[in-house]
Amino acid sequence: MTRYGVGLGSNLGDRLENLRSAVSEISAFTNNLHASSLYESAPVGGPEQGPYLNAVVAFDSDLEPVDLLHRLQAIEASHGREREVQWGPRTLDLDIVASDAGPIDGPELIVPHPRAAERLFVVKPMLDVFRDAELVPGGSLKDLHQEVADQEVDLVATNWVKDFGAKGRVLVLLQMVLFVVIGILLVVDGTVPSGIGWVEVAGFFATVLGGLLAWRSAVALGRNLVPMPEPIAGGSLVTEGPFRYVRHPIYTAIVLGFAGVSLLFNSWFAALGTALLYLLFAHKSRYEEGLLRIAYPNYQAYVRRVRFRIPFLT
Ligand code: PH2
Ligand code: MG
Ligand code: MG
Repeated sequence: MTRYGVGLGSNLGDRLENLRSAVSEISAFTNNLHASSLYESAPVGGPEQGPYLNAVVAFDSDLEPVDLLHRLQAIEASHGREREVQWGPRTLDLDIVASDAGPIDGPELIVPHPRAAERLFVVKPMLDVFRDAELVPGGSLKDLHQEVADQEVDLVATNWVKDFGAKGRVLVLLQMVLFVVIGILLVVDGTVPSGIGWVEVAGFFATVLGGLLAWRSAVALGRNLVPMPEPIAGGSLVTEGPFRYVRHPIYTAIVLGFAGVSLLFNSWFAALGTALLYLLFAHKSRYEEGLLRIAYPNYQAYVRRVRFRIPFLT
């Protein structure tokens, strides 16, 4: 039985789905498979192309290295992998990075992978699942990591192999419940303003501002506007309108609007509900960004450009 480390990469098509299905196909003929976290990085070498999602899986197998290579090549082919340009964009790349059975230097296969040690997008996920692998003779993975630690590789997700499950639906349900609860509190606890003081003026402006911001954001989102944190299939990253200045402007808008109405109708209970909604949005937006990073290759660049998430949080 040999323990293998296999690197996975994709920068074409549905990148996450390509890697997920590859993991599931590999796990079908191997034992004790562990998948690393999921990382994103700019392409290294080759022509101009989109960023890669990368990961490593470690597993046990009785297959000879060359037989394993052929199995992996068959999986690449079934994912529409075309070999035209060296280091060109690909739907799926599966490389045998390391094994615990000693080096191989054959015509078809070289193990450890000759360039793995120079690439943080391999070394980092290897550290997750195959810490004692030798990528260079006598060298530890931790020392190699020190040498390449200045390369830019973003952690995208730790749990990415399984479906994201019910979390998104639970968050949306909680959000709807809070909307209704705040509404009820406004009716039960609120009072129609009897005069115009600073509280009413502030409340009025916050409400109008929230409404305007929600409207402008919804227009910018277009068909990408959905309550679920998961991006829609075939959706696109929106960076226009209010999204130029703040990430998740709709969450800001809704909180601002509810805070304004709570002030206007003088309800401390509704204001408390709004504070809870704010905390929920802080959590939901963080979760959502993990999914957006996977779905949209340029999301990380957008985050670097628009650093402001929800006011007062980041
Ligand atoms: N694979 C290549 C070439 N360049 N760059 C990144 N970031 N990730 C890869 O997996 C990758 C690459 C050839 O296999
Ligand atoms: Mg490769
Ligand atoms: Mg390859």
